[in-house]
Amino acid sequence: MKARNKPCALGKATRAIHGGGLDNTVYGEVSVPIFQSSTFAFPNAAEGAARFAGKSSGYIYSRMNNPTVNALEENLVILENGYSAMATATGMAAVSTALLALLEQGAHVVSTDSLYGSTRVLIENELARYGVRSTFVDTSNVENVRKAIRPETRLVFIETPTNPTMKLTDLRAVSEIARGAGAKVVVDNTFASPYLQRPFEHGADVIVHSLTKFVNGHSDVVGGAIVLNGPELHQKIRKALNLYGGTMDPHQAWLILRGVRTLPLRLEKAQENAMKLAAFLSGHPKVTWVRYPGLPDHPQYEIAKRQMDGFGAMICFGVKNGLEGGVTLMNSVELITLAVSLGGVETLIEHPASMTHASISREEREKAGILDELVRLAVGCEDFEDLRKDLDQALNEIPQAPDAGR
Ligand code: LCS
Repeated sequence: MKARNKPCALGKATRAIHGGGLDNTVYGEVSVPIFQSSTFAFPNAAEGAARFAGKSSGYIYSRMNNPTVNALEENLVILENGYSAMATATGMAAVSTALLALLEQGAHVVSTDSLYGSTRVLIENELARYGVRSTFVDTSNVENVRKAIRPETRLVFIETPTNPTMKLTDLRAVSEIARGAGAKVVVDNTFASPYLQRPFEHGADVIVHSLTKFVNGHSDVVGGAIVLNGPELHQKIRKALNLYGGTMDPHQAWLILRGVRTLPLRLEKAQENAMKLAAFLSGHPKVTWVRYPGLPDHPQYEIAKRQMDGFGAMICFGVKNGLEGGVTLMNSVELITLAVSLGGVETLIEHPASMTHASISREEREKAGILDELVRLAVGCEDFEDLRKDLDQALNEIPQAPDAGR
């Protein structure tokens, strides 16, 4: 199924399963082949020149385009209801390519304060070396975005839900503010995946993904994507990706295309587990607080219901005895794996302050709500009872007192 033929008439699961294919199969194969070729022969010199001039659409060289990578890109266009997609080597390649393509010296970025650590460091420190200024605010209150916008603001970067604090931002409200100021809105849709949230429907201009997570779903490959809602920015970003070179390899694309076919099944199961685990953790004596968008006490519960098709499979929570309690918990789990990353079929646990978000200063971390006591759980597809029992026995290893974690 090609994006341009059947935009979005079918259901989300059908789109995940059928989206993205070849114009013509070779032998009627059902799985898209891996076109493991770095370069593609031109039938004659005139055709080679026409392809380079953009007058003919044939393949040239795999840094620029490849049929297997293209099949995945088509799938993402269909899932996000977008115009075009570019698969990248990693999620960070998607983030850095999009930002470098859209910003110039003297430009200003407004960004969510609690977001994936490397994205924050990229915007705050790396882009600053090229004269790009940035302001990080709690975008769950859109008035903070309005106040942070300056005449030179070119871009508003939103992560929702945020990694790891699980804050949500009202994409429609932020997009209206940005549009009024002439700025583009870039949304990192990794935590929700297009199965649960489609930012273009709420006014975003660009979506970035770490496909390493839910879209691939098996903790066996890294990858990313930039998805666009219209032709306006396509040439600019495609050119940047060709020049910086962070493109995806065909074997990577094939694995991710295989993974995305089961995204609906995996996410339905994982979020069912997450909902039950969030309720279990909320009632546990060793847990001080729980943030999950599906709990009615989540500060943006109403936004979650409006903006997302489900509450996802990420939870963060605080434990008694602060960091020490969290360390005990992480060292005591048996079935659950102590590892960074998320979105795979297996449940993972990690400590953001000392792991994924350690590169951010303690002061900035605390301002953004990334407290020492915060534990992040990426819920997988195992049997709920096994996950509950494992968390329960590990939490019970945390000593009763003192209540230092609050
Ligand atoms: N965006 C978000 C929201 C992420 O969580 C990550 C990675 C990235 C972008 C970057 O993607 P990558 O280059 O790794 O494919 N998040 C990670 C995490 O929380 N633990 O390990 C990686």
